[in-house]
Amino acid sequence: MTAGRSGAQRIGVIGAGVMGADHVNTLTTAISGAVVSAVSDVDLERAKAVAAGTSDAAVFDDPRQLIISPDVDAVLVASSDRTHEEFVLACIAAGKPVLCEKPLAPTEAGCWNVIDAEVVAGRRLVSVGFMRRYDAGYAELRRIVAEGELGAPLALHNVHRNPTCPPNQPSAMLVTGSAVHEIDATRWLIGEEIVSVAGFAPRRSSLVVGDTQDPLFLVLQTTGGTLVDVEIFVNAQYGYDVRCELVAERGAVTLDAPAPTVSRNASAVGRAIAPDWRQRFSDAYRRELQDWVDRLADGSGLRGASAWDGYAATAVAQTVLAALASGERRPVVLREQPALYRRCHPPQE
Ligand code: ISE
Repeated sequence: MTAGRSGAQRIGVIGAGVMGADHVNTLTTAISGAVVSAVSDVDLERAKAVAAGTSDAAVFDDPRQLIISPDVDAVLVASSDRTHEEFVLACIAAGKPVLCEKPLAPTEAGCWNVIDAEVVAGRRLVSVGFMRRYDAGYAELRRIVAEGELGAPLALHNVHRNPTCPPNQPSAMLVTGSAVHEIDATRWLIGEEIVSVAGFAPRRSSLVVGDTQDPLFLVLQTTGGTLVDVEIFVNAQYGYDVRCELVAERGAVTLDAPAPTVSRNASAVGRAIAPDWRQRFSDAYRRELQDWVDRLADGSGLRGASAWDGYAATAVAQTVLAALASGERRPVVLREQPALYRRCHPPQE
């Protein structure tokens, strides 16, 4: 892999919205061995504003020009979900590693196009931004499962709450944009594929602006029979709250939001709660980016979620939507895993 004269990986960032801007800031201030060399966005002024926070990033209005720029070694895609497939495919065609924010693509067919292209390229270029894999709490849960410390995993209870969502957000996005994290985390924590799903739409919160169905409940089952419930509630008002409890044969472990301080005041004990996912998972994002940059530099092979993981997560999410629409539990049918992924990164990697 080539790198700039300084030896740093030159990263081009596509998308200068909330997540793109956050990644540019993290790459610029907290990651060693990388510089942001280019930024693009549909809104050129927004791209310029974000690039202004870097040492000298070029601004592109056409992401395709950014991808083929000789000053870009690797690409981070943080544009809107429906554009991911196109830009990831262009990166593969240019032979450049790409870290794509989740979802890899909102449709199974879109994810499969990426897999096809990567298989033809014959090497792993694509990583998917399932950053919870880099969160210390999730990593500890995974270790406990993998080492069998508490026996077999029987159940996972998950809570995923955002304070608010945009007015009239499509209800499907609660699954494809939010629950997709629990879907990936389940596969990664338990080390098994999800084989069946069910979805439930309870009473809608009256505080939802528009017609989004919120909350939603999901039930997932893995090949070994672990049952996983997920509450997705994106208008919970009070903050960003992600929790997970593993129930195993000989004990249970709860993952809760880390808080540096506990306050005691007015006859109550309280911990601060993050306003959104950027604060809650800031360490995980930093570790994810540092690991990606380090592995680009030393050529030791990419870790983190692969295109196969991105495909599997979207396939499960789409089956959840079908289950919600039909009111029935549905089997998840995955295509056969290409040898590239069996060799390089099995599901639990
Ligand atoms: C948001 O788009 C994210 O990416 C967050 O990781 C997720 O937790 C949140 O629910 C989504 O709205």
